[in-house]
Amino acid sequence: MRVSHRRSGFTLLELMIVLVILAVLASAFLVVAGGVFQQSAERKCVSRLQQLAVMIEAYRTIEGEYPDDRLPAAAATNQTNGASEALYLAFYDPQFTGEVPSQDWLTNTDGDQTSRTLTRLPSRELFELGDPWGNPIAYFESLHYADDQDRSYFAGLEDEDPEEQVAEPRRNARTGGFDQAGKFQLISAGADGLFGTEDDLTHYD
Ligand SMILES: [Ca+2]
Ligand SMILES: [Ca+2]
Repeated sequence: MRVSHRRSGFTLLELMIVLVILAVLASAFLVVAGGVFQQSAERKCVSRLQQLAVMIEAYRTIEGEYPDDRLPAAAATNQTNGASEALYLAFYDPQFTGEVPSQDWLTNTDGDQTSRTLTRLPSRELFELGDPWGNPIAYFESLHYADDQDRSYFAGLEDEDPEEQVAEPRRNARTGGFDQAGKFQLISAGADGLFGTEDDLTHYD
C-alpha cells in the first residue's frame, strides 16, 4: 500500500513537470510560428513588389514611358491613394496590351469610384494596387520625385480602420539623392501598416 501511495504521488509530480514542459514548448512554438508567418508574409510582399516592378518595366517598353503616378483629370473625387490608383488605371486601361497585375492584388482603402470608364473591369471602384496586408502600395515615378504633390494614403493594420498617412519617395541616407534615379519606387508599409517605419518593404532593397 505504502509503495503504491508513493508511486501515485510521484506520478502526479511527474505529470505536473510534463505539463510545465509542454506549456513552455507550446509558447516557444507559438513565438517561432508567429515569426515564420511574419517572414512568409514579408517574402510574399517583396515577391509581389518585384513582379509589379517587372510589369512596370514591360509597360515602359510597350508605352515608351513609365505609368504616370498622377491621376488623370476627373478620374477621382479625391487625391488620396492617387499614385497607386493611377498605377491601377495604367494597367487596366482598356487599350493596354501588356501583362497586368492580378485582380487579387486590388484593394480600395478609400472606397472611391472612377467618374468615367477608364478601366476594363466591370466594377467602377477606383482600386489601388495593394500589398498582402490589404494596404495600397505607394508608387513614385522618378519624373515627380521632387514635386510637391499629394502623397496621402489610407493604410493601417488589418481589422482596423485605415488612417490617412503620407508616404515619401526614399532617399539615400548618405548622399541625400533619391533612390532609383531615373526609374521608380514601389513601397509597402509592411506588417505595421505605417509608412516610414523600419519594416517598410521595397522592390529594390
Ligand atoms: Ca481608391
Ligand atoms: Ca511600416
